[in-house]
Amino acid sequence: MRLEINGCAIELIRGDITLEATGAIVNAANSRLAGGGGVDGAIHRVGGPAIMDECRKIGGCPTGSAVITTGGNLKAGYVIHTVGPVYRDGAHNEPTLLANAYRESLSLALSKGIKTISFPSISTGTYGYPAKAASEVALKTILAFVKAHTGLTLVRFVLFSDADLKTYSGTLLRLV
Ligand code: AR6
Repeated sequence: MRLEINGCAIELIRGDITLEATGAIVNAANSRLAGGGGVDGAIHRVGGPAIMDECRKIGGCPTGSAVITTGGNLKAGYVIHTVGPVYRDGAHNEPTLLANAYRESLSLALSKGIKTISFPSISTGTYGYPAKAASEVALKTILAFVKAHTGLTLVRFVLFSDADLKTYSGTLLRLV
């Protein structure tokens, strides 16, 4: 699915984010930037040790913030590491923290002159955020950001399963 808002394409695809050749890919990291499983593990595996070297120097990233490193051996130029919330029950500030993670990633990309960016579905794996609720926060935040800022030309979601692609597509259709 693809649509255009304020000169920026919003795309939803199924795939593996480590294969993306956008200016930056976003990593669903943890606050210690220590690496882990899921998309984080995959990005470090494919990108190689230069990414972890920079993560160690940066030292950490609070929930809802974002930091940037080299893309190492990835096709993407940079990795933006952001930290989504661990989902408890939805009443512990999770939507705000998840929105912050998307917004901070987009702001960091803009500040570095990056025009194209790929996101995974942050917090919906190990961190347990229900995909439908997360897709609403993610897409609302991204739509509001591209309406308010120029400079990005492509924001792509790379969803790892058909079910997630369906969930995000349904949400995007409802929001536009
Ligand atoms: N490409 C795109 N999406 C992927 C890929 C991939 N190669 N691999 C997994 N996903 P998760 P979180 C999807 O658990 O919930 C890590 O250990 C996956 O199917 O990666 O934010 C970190 O170190 C799911 O839909 O991230 C943290 O400790 C989505 O990516 C913690 O997990 C996010 O799942 C972060 O948990």
